[in-house]
Amino acid sequence: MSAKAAAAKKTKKSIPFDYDRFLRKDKLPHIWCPGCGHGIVLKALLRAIDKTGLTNDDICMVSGIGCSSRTPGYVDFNTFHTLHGRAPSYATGVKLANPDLNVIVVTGDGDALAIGGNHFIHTCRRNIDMTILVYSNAIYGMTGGQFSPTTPEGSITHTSGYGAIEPPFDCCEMAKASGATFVARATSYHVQELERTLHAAIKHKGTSVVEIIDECPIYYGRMNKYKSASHMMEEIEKLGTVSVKQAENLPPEKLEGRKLRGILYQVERPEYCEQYDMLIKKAQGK
Ligand SMILES: Cc1ncc(C[n+]2csc(CCOP(=O)(O)OP(=O)(O)O)c2C)c(N)n1
Ligand code: SF4
Repeated sequence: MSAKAAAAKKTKKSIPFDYDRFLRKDKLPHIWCPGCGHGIVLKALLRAIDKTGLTNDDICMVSGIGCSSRTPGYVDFNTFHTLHGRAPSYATGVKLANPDLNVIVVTGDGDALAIGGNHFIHTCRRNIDMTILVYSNAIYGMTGGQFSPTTPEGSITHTSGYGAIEPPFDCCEMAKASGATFVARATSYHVQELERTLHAAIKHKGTSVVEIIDECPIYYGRMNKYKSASHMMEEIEKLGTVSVKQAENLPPEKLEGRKLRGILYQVERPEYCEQYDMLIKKAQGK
């Protein structure tokens, strides 16, 4: 036990998590608005990464465009801030070029499921080893509050002043149907669960997708009459979701309109880089 840990044990104080070692402090302050869920997700992600034992140099974080996609700018990993919707494809190139890297894609619901929809489904189909984190706040935050593929019907946004009429996507169902081998949902309200889910997703070999329901109080919140960020978290994340475990003991009427949280699907299937290596050997007659 280190002297610091021993001293903490004596005074019964827990040692605060050292976020700084993962951050580019010279890039702070960040751009996120007060109450935005993206910062909570980042902190949980850094704690989850710490538990994997990976070092800063082991990771390559790739993002597209959006408030969520600003994340790689703040972390001291190998990072790529790429084109809107194209992060999974850049990440595929990174992974193929250096399969030893642990690749994490950070994307938003607009980035991953609208402009990047095709890139998302074909990455899942290949089962290339990477973790795709979809920060799902039901809106295009960075561009000022247009509706996105996960905006619930009836929601008021800057492009649906009388209520959204399009049915939303289920990001997790889509990932599973496209071939992802690890699919999970978490929220920025249930932080310990979020941390555990992120850890499991990073450890999984193959394409892992985690939809993280978080909040944009500035656009979605204000326009839909939520009083505060915490009010949104309580209504949307606490009451609007239920864990897979709790769901087992609840009658169907209690599950209606609520999304499941936790690991929803996990299977093993050959991973793309390994298959590609085998193909090269075959072509070389080895
Ligand atoms: C090719 C292209 N089209 C459109 C945009 C404008 N744009 C920037 S961010 C964004 C939406 C991002 O929304 P989301 O992925 O949900 O992330 P959030 O900001 O909510 O975290 C859009 C449409 C762009 N930058 N590039
Ligand atoms: S606009 Fe919304 S998503 Fe973007 S930083 Fe502000 S609260 Fe977060």
